[in-house]
Amino acid sequence: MKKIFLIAIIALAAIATQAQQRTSVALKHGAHRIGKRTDAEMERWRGHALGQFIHWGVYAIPGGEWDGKQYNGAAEWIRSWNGMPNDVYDNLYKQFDPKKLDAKKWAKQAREMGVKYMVFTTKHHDGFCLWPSAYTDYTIANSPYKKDIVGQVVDAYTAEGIDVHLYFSIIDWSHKGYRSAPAKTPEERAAYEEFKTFTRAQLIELLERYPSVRGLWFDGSWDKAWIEEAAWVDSLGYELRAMRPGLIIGSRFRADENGKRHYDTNGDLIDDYDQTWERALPDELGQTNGVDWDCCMTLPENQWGYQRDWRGHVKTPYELLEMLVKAVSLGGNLVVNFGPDEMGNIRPEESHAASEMGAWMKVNGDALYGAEPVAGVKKQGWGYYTMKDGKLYLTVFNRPIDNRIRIELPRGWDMPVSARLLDGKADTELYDAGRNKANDRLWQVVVPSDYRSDKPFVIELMFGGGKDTGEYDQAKI
Ligand code: FHN
Repeated sequence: MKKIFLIAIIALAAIATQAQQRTSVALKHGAHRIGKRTDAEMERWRGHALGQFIHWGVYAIPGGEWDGKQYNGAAEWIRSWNGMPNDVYDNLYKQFDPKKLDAKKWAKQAREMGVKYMVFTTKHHDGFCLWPSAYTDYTIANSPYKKDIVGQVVDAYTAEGIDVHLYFSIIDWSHKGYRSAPAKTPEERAAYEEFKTFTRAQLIELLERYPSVRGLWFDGSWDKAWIEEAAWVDSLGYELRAMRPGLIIGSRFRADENGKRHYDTNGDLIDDYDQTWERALPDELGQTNGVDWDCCMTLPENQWGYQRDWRGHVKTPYELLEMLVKAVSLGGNLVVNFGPDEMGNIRPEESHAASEMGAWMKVNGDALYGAEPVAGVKKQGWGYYTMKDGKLYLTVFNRPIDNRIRIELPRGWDMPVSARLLDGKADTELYDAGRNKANDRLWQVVVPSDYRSDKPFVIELMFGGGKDTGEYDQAKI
């Protein structure tokens, strides 16, 4: 049994070395390690499979509309639109009073959905803080609602056994020292220094206030002004990690000294996991560089904060499930975004996705939680492979018309001995279909023709049949 894992690990290592053409320039602020983190915190994160993102802030009040007009961008960016005056937006907090907020209800729904970690927007690009920060007046404490929202969310999700990561935007339109281009004058420089001091203080404040938080999810770090601060940002990262051993930070926090983001000048991942997969998934393991990654995904096209009127296609739970299974089969996690309305209600479309996904995960979650990608086995048209504890999982999205799920296992793999459906609704037959020309062993799992499923279904394949050593005599060509 160990053998099949060994083969998979060797294949994964080959992927890691093949995708990034590494150089080895000496860097002061590049990656802090080569290869994945191996500690328990990161192992835990890696096994989460499914996460929830929540974008919430005063932008939920306009909900993507102002003065009878609809803003075409993402609802949380409405302040940047000339259809809504800045001073109107900047006073919205005076009416932010989400009386319906029930963080325990959100957290319970997330647990039932099968979510293992959540990312919550403490402040988005507008700078409005959902916690009572001591470093600005632009916070929830000065809204009619007054109460600490970050604290309620952290407590409620932690109580449900869901890990909390805090989203924090480096862009802060509310701070007078914030700028996107590097400072040119001494005054601009002094103001930016104040902004840096403020940013550091807020991050320390968040970690001090919320001790159960396991990660920081940075955003808005693409400004040249921030990129040029590589040395300072790197030292801030060390400081934050020293405060919270095991803290998880993705690749959107800092650049190296040459301005390279996500992957440093040598091609090595900066920080703990790749955050470049936004609203897009890799198609094959080779594109993942063999690193940890997650993909954050919206239900409608590109709306994170609440948009009153969703236009265009909204992903079905089935589509989200396929993205989730695909992500795990390629070594990543999927983080599904929710954008509650101004009162704190989760919208019906999101609740529907949560309950459909949750029902499926309850039956089939074994194929995903803690599962690993399967390298070296050719993907088949029926769906996706994952692997855990010596078992191979086949999640079938496209059921073959003859009900035969075909598998090609390379030589050297153990031989499977049985197969079962995780939903237990029918028996399957494991059929030895010989070898192909390359001497891969062919297997078929036959699903009864009267087995009905309107959802993707999972087959669990058990091994123990010994190593497949047989050779097929090739005809000469
Ligand atoms: O500009 C933001 C956007 O509003 C949203 O928060 C997403 C989530 O990953 N991040 C930025 C765009 O990458």
